[in-house]
Amino acid sequence: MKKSMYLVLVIFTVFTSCKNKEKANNATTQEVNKQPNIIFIYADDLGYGDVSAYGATEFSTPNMDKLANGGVKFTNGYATSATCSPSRYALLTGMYPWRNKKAKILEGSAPLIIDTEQKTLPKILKSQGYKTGIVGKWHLGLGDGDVNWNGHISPGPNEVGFDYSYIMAATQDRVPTVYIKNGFVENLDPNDPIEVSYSKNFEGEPTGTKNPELLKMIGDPQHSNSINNGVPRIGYMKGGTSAKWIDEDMADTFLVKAQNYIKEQKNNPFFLYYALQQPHVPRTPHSRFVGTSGMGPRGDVIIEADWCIGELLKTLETEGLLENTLIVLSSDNGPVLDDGYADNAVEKLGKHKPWGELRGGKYSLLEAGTRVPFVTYWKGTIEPQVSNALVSQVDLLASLSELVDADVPNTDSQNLMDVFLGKTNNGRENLIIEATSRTAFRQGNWVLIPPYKGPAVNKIKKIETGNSKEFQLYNLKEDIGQETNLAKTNPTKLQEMINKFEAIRGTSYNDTQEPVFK
Ligand code: NG6
Ligand code: CA
Repeated sequence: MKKSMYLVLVIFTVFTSCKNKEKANNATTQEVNKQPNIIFIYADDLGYGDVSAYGATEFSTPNMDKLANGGVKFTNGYATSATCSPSRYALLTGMYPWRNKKAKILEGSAPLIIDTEQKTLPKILKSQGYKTGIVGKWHLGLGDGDVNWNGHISPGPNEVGFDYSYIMAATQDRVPTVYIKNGFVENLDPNDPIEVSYSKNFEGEPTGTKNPELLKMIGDPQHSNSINNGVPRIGYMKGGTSAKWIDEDMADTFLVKAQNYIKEQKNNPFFLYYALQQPHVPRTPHSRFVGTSGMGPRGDVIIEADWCIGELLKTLETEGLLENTLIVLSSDNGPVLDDGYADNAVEKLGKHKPWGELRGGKYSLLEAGTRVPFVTYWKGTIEPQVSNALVSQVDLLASLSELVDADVPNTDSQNLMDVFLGKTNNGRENLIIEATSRTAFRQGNWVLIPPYKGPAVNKIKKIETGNSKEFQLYNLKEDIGQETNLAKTNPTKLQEMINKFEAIRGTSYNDTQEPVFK
């Protein structure tokens, strides 16, 4: 090529890439592609400080970092609750979980807590031509109270908006320990039917308590019922031997299903809810990841989850979908170390701080219970940045409705699509957070925690609960670690916060009983 030609080409390339950049920087909700694929990656119990882009220094999470550093990294992004089922309920319905008394940590045999008539995020997307799929943890209940695990398990994800579902019913530590595909237990032998009970064991079936010789992992008394794959669980299960999962293969199983879904749906817009099981207990990394974090199973499964995210990104890249896909990454609640199994999470933690500089953790009304990693990534459309806007997972329903040009339903969900696209910093003005049936209120940089009965520290989990006989008032701008209670020194602010909180929440929060730590 002649030198002059080469120069022209270089100038042209620089010019067009600047132009593209300009376009990316200026994209508003009106201008962006209205039908991108949407993938929501939801980790289970991943703490604010568990991602290197969010400050973890003792191991690295390169794939989560790629999203966080290449998209909007929210530093004030919240799950609605400090536990799983309520957070997932809000994500899919756009409603605060404290509005629904059933939105609590559910047993594996609990009925579905979403009304099948209710508007949901997948239903809205479906109405705009999307295909909708869920792969991974469900934990929103199945059936109507008396599930026949051997027939069609319904209602469930397919009845609240998902065309495709490949799920575990509840948590990795709860029975039934089987995968359910579109309402049917996978690999079930009809001659070995499944029975599930959360009240009593089935005659002759081993349990963690009675048969420690069968265990490869020790559970506390609540996690010492039926055994699958050498791991004792919560709840009792009989039968279904050929259908039972192998915990160490779960990450690969879900990943392959998620990748296949992407490949199958690539010719039409799709929504994929990829609900990872890590780093919830029991932490069971595949042998490829054992020892990779130097922190025992809890760290190893975070590395495993990060790898899964990397593989998913590779699939999007190979299929040519990365620039046409909005990815949201977050966690359903904050971190916990000892959550029922002896897996050395406490002993091997070293200098790692799963909660980062925040106070509390899973189950807590303090910040680390609900403030979680929260990232939006859309290659070529979202400009990399850090945002301190106040956003909650409950807002995805209204925001994504706006993105795909659907009517924005009247819920607790706020349309913050331009915030999620990194176009503005105007997030929510306030937010109610929830933890084990208690609620607290954030307004601007202030947070109010009303008095609640119960212990200030959960001794087993070693997590501060947020309970106090007194009102607590913190200024997060100056005191992110919630060390100084300003309730007494700033009575004006306290009263203002109480008034605003009660205007939204009502006064019945006072009746909340001592929180139950299950
Ligand atoms: C608790 C379990 C805990 C975990 C949690 C749900 C006991 C003692 N503890 O009840 O191990 O399963 O429920 O976690 O049973 S979540 O992330 O799904 O909310
Ligand atoms: Ca969780």
